[in-house]
Amino acid sequence: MQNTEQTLASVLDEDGANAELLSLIHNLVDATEEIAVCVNKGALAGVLGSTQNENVQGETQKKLDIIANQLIKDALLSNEQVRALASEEEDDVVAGNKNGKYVVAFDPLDGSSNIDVNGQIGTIFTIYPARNDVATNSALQFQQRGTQQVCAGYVLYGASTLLVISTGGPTHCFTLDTASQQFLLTNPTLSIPQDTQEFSVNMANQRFWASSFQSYIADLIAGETGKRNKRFNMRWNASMVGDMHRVLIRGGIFIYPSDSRDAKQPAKLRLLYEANPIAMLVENAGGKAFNESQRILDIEPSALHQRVAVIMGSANEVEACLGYLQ
Ligand code: AHM
Ligand code: MG
Repeated sequence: MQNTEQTLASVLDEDGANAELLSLIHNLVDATEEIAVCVNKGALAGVLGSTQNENVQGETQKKLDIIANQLIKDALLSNEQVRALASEEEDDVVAGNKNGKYVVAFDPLDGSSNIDVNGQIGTIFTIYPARNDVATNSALQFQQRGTQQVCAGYVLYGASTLLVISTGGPTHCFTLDTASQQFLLTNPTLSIPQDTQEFSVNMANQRFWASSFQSYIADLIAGETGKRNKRFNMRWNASMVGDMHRVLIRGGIFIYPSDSRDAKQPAKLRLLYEANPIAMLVENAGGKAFNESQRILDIEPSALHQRVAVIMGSANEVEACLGYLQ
């Protein structure tokens, strides 16, 4: 373990985060520590299982989705720097303080299908400067390119609870010390290897993919007998946070391509609170993050819960994949 003395505040302070941004990040991270306690207690706290509700995406909400959403919402709305917030579990933008400097979007519990099986789940968040040219509660507050993010991060509730965060500088990893209830720096600079022999994709969707994408995956599966002349292994957690954490630690390519299952919804992952924050963490760790035609962080958003295809991870492998799609 490295630099165990270094707390979140001292590291982000060194990265140049201002006091208002730091206070906001603190409130947000405090909420994730409460979520970690609920996740850890699981059935003992009565937090497993589903509710009768559906969110705006038409997905049945789990009890923990709602608990996590409320904890983060309450924490953010208590901070005067929060002008507005958006969540996977909220249909519309929620207004905060009209003088707040920032807007915050989050996926309170990513990988919800893993909740009841004690699998990896996470919280993803992103912070943008608030816009003064639109109303406090306007969805346009969030129609900013990913390059405008001033902070992106996730908390992974796994064997340990980890916080991976960047405020524009390096992507850092902290581990929750449950004795002191503090996140302590355990990897100051995540660095994604440029090459990999691991891919992450839901193979059950293969028949719905574009033929160019099917060819790419077929060549990975062919290993040393195919065009790539290289053996690959596959991993799929069904939790973007879990899968991307592995990629940030030891490399890999994570892909959720567009597919032909539903014409109205050609992709699955959400741009605002899934793809953009993870793309920022990936780029700041030396990796690449694209949809099928452009850099994710350059996409001009058009809707709050907009979905996007994602191809991210080890730089050379992302390039290899994009080469098949041209
Ligand atoms: P969620 O935010 O509702 O949990 O959905 C997003 C998740 C990602 O974490 C994961 O990569 C993907 O959906 C899993 O999809 P699939 O159900 O195809 O395995
Ligand atoms: Mg999600």
